[in-house]
Amino acid sequence: MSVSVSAKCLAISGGVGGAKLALGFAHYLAPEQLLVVANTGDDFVHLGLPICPDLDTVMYTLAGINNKELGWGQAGESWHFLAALRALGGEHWFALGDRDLATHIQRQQLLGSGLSLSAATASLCRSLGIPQALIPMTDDKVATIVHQQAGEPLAFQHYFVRDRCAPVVTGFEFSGIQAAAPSAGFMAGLRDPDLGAIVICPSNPFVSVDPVLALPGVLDAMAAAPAPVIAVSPIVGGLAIKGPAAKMMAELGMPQSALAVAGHYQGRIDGFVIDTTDEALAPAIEALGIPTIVTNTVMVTLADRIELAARVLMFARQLSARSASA
Ligand code: FO1
Repeated sequence: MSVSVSAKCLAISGGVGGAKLALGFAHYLAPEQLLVVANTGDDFVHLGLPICPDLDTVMYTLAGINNKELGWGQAGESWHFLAALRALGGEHWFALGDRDLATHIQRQQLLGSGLSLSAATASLCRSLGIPQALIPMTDDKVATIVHQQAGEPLAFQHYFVRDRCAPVVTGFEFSGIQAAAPSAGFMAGLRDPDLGAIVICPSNPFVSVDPVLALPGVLDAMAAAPAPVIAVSPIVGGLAIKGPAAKMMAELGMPQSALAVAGHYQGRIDGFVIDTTDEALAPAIEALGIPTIVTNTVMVTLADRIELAARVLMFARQLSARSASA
């Protein structure tokens, strides 16, 4: 069926790249048309606090209080708590800003009162005045483990922050994933008859997107959904805009290209979006049986974010119309 303009968009997001496109959708769509599902494989308990990096990056971005320099945490941050902690010999490898600390403490209070992560996230979003729905991929415990060439498997934040993504990766494991269920909001979103697009935002395919797709029932629900699944390449010109995706691809023996990302998603997506830099790759991606569009995917300004969101939704309508007439 062709997608009506009031169609809904379910965006799957990791950190920075995903949050940028989520903001584009938030500006382009009415609040009730957007559902953002965030990866929770990066989550961990630190100093006794429940840290949810990808949920917080999207939440702060939608609230307009994200730290654009760091790509995580809050704008205008101060670090008095961290300095005091360091002075006491506390663990300071994972930087907690003073404003950001309030989020972790309030989330701990909400979870401690018996709320699910979905409900706690909804409460925080309400307090921050965010009208869109931001949902964790699951309310259960899933932790991304990084397998490395020289040493024991690493908890994700140890790999990403403490060891600065230096270890050579050999693979990933999502502990707890088999016993985890997609969050109720996630599954309801996938089953929404008004769903017009499922968008895999330009996040790290291995540690930000794969955990979401690996949740039991998610791929089947995506395949059964009325909406096409469209992925935006996080690799442009052989490089990741931000983060270790290209380094991981090299270490996994994959070419660092948008084509290789398309191959990674093959069979799980209906369409692929690549940057104009990679236009020459379009025929090879189409040859994989993946309809592909070429547009600007490098989001520097807010206008870039909105334009990419609009282009992806147009692509979704085209794919829906194509499948309706097929
Ligand atoms: N990333 C860093 O590179 N260094 C940090 O000290 C750091 C602290 C931090 C605190 C809260 C939070 O929500 C995120 C934080 N991040 C930090 C980013 C985080 O590791 C990544 O955003 C994700 O895990 C990967 O997308």
